[in-house]
This record gives sequence, C-alpha cells and structure tokens, in this order.
Amino acid sequence: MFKKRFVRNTFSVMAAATVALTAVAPSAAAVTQPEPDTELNKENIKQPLSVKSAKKLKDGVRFDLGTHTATISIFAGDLAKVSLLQKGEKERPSRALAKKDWGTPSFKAIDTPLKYIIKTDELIIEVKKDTFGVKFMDKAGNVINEDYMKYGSGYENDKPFVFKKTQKDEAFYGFGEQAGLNLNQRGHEIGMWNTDAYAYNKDTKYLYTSIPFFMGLKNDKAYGILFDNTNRSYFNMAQESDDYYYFYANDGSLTYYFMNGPEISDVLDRYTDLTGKAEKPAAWSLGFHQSKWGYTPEEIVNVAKTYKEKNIPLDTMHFDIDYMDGYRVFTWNKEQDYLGALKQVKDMGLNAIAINDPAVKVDENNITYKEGTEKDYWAKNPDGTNFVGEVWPGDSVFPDFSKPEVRDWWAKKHNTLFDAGIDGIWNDMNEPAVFDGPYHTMPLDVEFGEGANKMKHTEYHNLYGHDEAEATYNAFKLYKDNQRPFVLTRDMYAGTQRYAALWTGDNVSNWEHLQMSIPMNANVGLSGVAFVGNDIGGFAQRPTAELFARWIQVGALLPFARDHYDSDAKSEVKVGQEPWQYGQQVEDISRKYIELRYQLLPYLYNAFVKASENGAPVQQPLVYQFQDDENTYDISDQFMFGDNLMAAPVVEEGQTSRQVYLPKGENWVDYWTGKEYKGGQTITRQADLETMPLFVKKNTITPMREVQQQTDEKPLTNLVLDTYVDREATYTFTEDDGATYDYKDGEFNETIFTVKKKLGKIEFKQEKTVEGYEDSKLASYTLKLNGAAAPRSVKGGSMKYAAAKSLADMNEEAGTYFYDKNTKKLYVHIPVDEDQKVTIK
Ligand code: MIG
Repeated sequence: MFKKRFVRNTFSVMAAATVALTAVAPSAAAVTQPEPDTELNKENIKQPLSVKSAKKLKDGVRFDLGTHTATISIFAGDLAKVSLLQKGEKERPSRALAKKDWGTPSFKAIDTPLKYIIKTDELIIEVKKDTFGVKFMDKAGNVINEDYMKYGSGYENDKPFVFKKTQKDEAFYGFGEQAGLNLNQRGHEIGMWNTDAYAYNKDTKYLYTSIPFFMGLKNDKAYGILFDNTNRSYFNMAQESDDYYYFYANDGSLTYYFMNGPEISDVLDRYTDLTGKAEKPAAWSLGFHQSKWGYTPEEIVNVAKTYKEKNIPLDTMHFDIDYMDGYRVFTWNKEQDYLGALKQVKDMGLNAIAINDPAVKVDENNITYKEGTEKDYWAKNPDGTNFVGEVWPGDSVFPDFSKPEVRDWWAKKHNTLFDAGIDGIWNDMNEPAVFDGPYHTMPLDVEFGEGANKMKHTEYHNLYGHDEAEATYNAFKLYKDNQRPFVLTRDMYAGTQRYAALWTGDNVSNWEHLQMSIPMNANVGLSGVAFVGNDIGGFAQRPTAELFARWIQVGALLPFARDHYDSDAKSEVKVGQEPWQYGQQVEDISRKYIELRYQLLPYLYNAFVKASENGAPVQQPLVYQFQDDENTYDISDQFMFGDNLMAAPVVEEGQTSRQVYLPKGENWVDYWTGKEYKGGQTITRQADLETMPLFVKKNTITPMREVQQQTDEKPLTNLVLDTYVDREATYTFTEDDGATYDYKDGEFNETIFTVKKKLGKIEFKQEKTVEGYEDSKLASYTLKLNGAAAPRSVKGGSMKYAAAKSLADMNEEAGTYFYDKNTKKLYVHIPVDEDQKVTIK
C-alpha cells in the first residue's frame, strides 16, 4: 500500500529517536531550514526579450516577444497584472485571488515606434520595445516603478525573474512573516518557503508563512507588488546593489500584480480587494487566550478557574495535541479525560479551541485513515503510492488539500470536534512538517492533484496551509451555520486572511523575540493579515518575571492575544507561564494590561471592522498612518494599536525609561499622565515595570467599556467615549451581535460621533447612520473629555444636564455630568437616544 523511499538524514534519525523515546521534538537548538537557496545566474541573462508586435485586447494588451508572450491586463485604474510566459505555456489558476472578474475599466493603448503606452484614469504604463520592460507612472507622468533594464525580466533556467530599479531612500515593507529586528526590509534577502522553524531567531531566513507581496515607499508614495508564484521564491531587496532589487522563483510562471497607492492604506485596500478581506471576527476570539502544550485535563480546568479566581479576564482555553487518541486527528484521548475538561471549560462559559494537524496516522483502525485511503485522498509518491512520513502519530499520510473533494471531506470530519463543544480550530504543522522527510518536509517530487491540476510538492508546498485553512473554514460553514469561524493557522500564502488568523509559530522566551514581534507583526499587517499574534511570553523555554511583565504589556495589545508555551519535556525550567506564576507584582501587571484590552474591546472590534472593510492592519507600524514623516520609516519598537493609540513598550532588559518618537503633524497625550506633547519630537518616558508608555493621538474618540471577566459576560449598556479634542474628533462606531452573519442582513448599528471644540464651547453630536441591530442593549454614552476645564453648563438641546456629586452618582442617571478637577476630566452621561446636540460651556 505504501513504501518509504527516502533515507533518513542524521537530523531526522535523531529526531525520530527522541520522538520514540520521550515523545518530544528535536532539540531546542535545531532551527530547521530548507535546502540551500537556488541562485539566479545573471550570466545567463544575456539575450533580452524584445517586442515584435502588440495587440490590444478587451482587458489589456498582448505583446509578442518571439519565444514568449507578455500580457498586461488592466484590472482597475490603479491595478494591473503583468505576465510573461513561454509560448504555449499556461498559468495555473491563482489560489491567492479572491476577486477574479474585475470588469476592465476603459483604457487607451497607443503604439509608437519605441514604446507602447497604456493609459488608465490613474496610471500610465509604458512598455519599452527593443528590450521588453515595463514602467509604471502616475497620471502626471511621475515614475512610480520601472524595470531595471540591465537585466529586465524573463526566465533564467526556468526561473522567472524581474529586476526593478530602486533608489537609496526607497523603503520596503510587507513580505508576510519575516524574522529580524527591522521594519524596513531594504537591504534584506528574503525567501519564501514555509518552514517549521522551531525556536527561530532574528537571522532565520525561512519561517512558516509565505506571502510574496511587498510595498515600495519612495518620495512619500507607495505601490505594491504581488508576485503570485507558489514555488520557493526569493526577494533581493537592494541587498546586492542600491540601484536595483529583484525577485525570482525556482520555477513556475512570471506573474505579478502591480497596484498603486500613493497611500499605503490605498495599496492595502487594493491588495485585499484582490486577495480578499478578512471577515469580521467573532468577538470572543478578541478576548484573552491561554494555552500550553502538555496541559493535563486537570490543568486546563484549574488554569481556567484560576483566571476567574484572580479576576484576570479570559475567554478561551486551547487544547493542544494531547487531547487526541495517540495523535490521531479527529479523535479524543481515551485515557485522559480531555472531553471532561472541555465540558467544564464550556460550563464556565469559556470558549475552547482544538489544535488539528494534517498528518493522518497510518492505522487500519483509524477511521480517517480508512476513509481517506478508500477515497484515494493522500499526497502521492511519483510512482503512485501514498507518501508516508513521520509526524506525531508516527507513520502518517497527508491529505491532498489541492483537491476540492478532499477539502470538503476534511471539513466534514470536524464534527468530532464541534459536537464535543469546540469553538475554534488551530491548524498546526501545515508547512507540511515531516520529521523524517528531507529538510523536515516532504520530498519535492511528492505529487498533488490530478490531470492538468497535478502539481509537485515543490510547487504546492507554500499552498498546503492555505488550502487546509480553507477546508477548516468550510467546516464552520458546514456545522456552525451563521456562526463566525475562528481558524488559527501557522502557515499562509497570499490571501489566507480570508480563512484564518496567524500566529507566528515557535518563538522563544527571550528579549530579542519580544523586540522582533513588533516589526514582524507590522509587516504581516502590511501583507493583508490583520489578525496576528505571537505566543505571549515566548513558546520555547521560559521567560523571566521581568520579560513576562514586558511581554504581557505588548501582548495585551496584540490583535490575537494568547499566552502559549512549550511542553515541559523540552524546557530546562519546568515552571508555568500563566500570569500568576511570577509573584504578585507581575500578576497585577498582567491583570492591569489584560483589563485594559477588555476595556478597549469596542475599539478593538471596530478596528477589525475597518480591517474587514479596507484591509487596514490592527497593529500598525507608524509608517502606515504617517508616511509623510520619514522618521517613522524604520521605527520598529513602537506601533499604533488601531487608529488612535500608540504603544511604546519597553522591549529591553533592565530598562526603566525609553525614547519615544511622536510622529509629526499631530499632538500626542500621555495616556497615563494626561501630559500633552507636540508631534515631531523624541521624548524620554519613564517606564518602571508597571508602565508601558502609551500615547493617544489628539482629536480622537476611543470607544471603551467596563472590564468583563470574559467578552460576553455583560451586555454593552454604556459606551465610554474617551475623547481628546482641541479642534474636532469623529468616530464611526459599529455595533452588532459579534457572533453571526446577521449583520449581512443589515442587523447592525452604525453611529458617527462628533466632538467639536471652538470658542470656549464643546459640542457633541451623534448621527445614527444605520439602525438595524435590534438587540442592542446600549442605553447611554459616557462622553469622557480629557484635559477639560470645569464647565459652567451642560445642555442637551435646551435641556440642562444636572451636575452629579460623584462619578458613581453620575453613572446612576443619564442627563448628568461630573467634573473631576484633580484629573481634569469631564464626564457627561448622555442617553443613547439624545437627538440634540450636547453643548458644554
Ligand atoms: O512539533 O502541538 O507551533 O504551538 O504547541 C510541535 C504541539 C507541534 C508546534 C506548534 C506549537 C504546539 C506544538 N506544535
């Protein structure tokens, strides 16, 4: 039925031996990387392609290059596809694209002796004829991006490549998940080959996820390029020369999409039009998560209880591989009562997430193996036998997720998990990781698909996790009709944000990793994936108390916030990594920051709503909002949490103060002290262990609420509008059930709040633009005006609001206000149906 056909290398023999004896993975020192890079041989790029003739098509222009055909397709005024193929060759249908039919806008095509010119309403695309080369210009004729003509584009030994001109001050962002301490990827050599990189470090080249998309930013203007090639690919971002950058792949076709900004936000909006926008998340998934590889059933229950006892908010417990029966997927452990633990967790009102691996144990009594074998669903060796490799369950076969019927079947298998009460699914090992395979994965000639869709592993590798994520996402459609899915994955390709959130794999409990998480998440965010997080505290090894305290401060503001850590078997120090394991001080710090997250949940949820609408990241690098301020281009230790808040966490050991850059063009207020600063300067902020410096952008409204033990503990009855204003601030607030798709039938509310300050008077008004959410329990707002003077009068229309004696009194009754002269905060309690302007004098 199957046979093993590869020789185990030393590494895997070791790994296999360890697995057999103690059921632990390779040693912590092992960072698995793929075989060496394939170089692009520039010597071979001698005969440049030239244009013989051109033909205008309905959706673009086709160029005859003799041996090759180039096509420029116009998707939108600011979005074009460039493809260059050997004659007679076809492109594979893209798995990255969500939107395939764009309805080409009108464009002009002008043929001149030296060049061919395509004009849309936003772009001028020039194609040079003597040597084929593409130049993108804005409609004023400013060059945005052009081929570097010494090498141009084409194929070198079947390797598709493109060289692009650059200038010294051009910055590069995106590329999905990248190690390293810099945000700006200029000067880096980047590789895309999904790799199980246990305990990686800042210099590790290949991580789990491959998103071959990047942005260039020069002269304050941004564009984006998606190199839609699933083979192993390489990006030399001006590492070799300051004059050019280039990208290429081991094989496949030369296909890329060019999109113009000029704002980074425009590029992301377009990129996520093309590859898909993440849906609005389930509100519970934005709460805090706790996980450990190796929790016993008792530990799961006790940890969940301890969160409650200690009043540290928590929404979700994760079930790692131990819940399975001998690591057989879609089964439950028969010896240890994980099902019982699950029931208790659910009875506590918490949510539960189960891990799931692609590898299926070869075992005739394993129903998943039997079914998949009967239906012929496994990845195959070139001789047609099933490929078998070793993972947690021992010898295993691997679903061929490239086939739609396999994805359907896999989705169906999830009833074992959902029926037991599991709410979310966590996809691990989907590089795919194979302990005894060459370079920790399958041999490159393993086959997927059939007939015209047949692909070698070398071509399919980077898509494996993407397709598994789609199958998992579809499981929710099947069994949790009208519930928003939560899928967490370790591997992605461009577009996987449609199906899943990302965690950045097996990081390490050290300061370098905490530092690295900030630029890493920022670049993931600039690659269309807003829902990202890193194991808080670090996965491999264990953090010190100080490191954990600093990590939880960053962690509380992660889009996906989960404390997760490695099995005791692999750690020198076998201590827990929950917030209370480091003494009272760190426990209190953890509670303070997790509570802050829960206070900010309405704001966080709305940041995700924006991401679903325009692809905006939730954890943003400063350059996302401040691309006119060059000082932000490589700030890697600060980030915006949504549109209004800027975190400047301490990420170095022993530090109790740090420099903070405040971007130009805005004023900034210290969240903790209320002190105001002008933007465009670097300040020093004290930061004892309790303090993560946090700043609010002036003229903003941040919606907040009371702390809850878990996201659905209490209905939202009062929304706090935390406002910092000296001119005008507005905020569009969306409320819906946070759980279903009913919003698609209009069941949501949308309210625009405006607070204006002028001539000694402050005006608040709300405009209810959508009123479709009938289950809203929202009864009032607390307009919280920071840095306010004592008011003489507060009125809703002509009705006077009464001054309350205390904040508690004010909370009792809408139509009242309270001024705290010590903190200079004015609180106004406004009924939700206040339809008059509220005027404060
Ligand atoms: O080979 O399921 O990255 O989060 O705890 C290790 C056990 C398998 C790797 C994941 C990690 C998870 C662990 N897994």
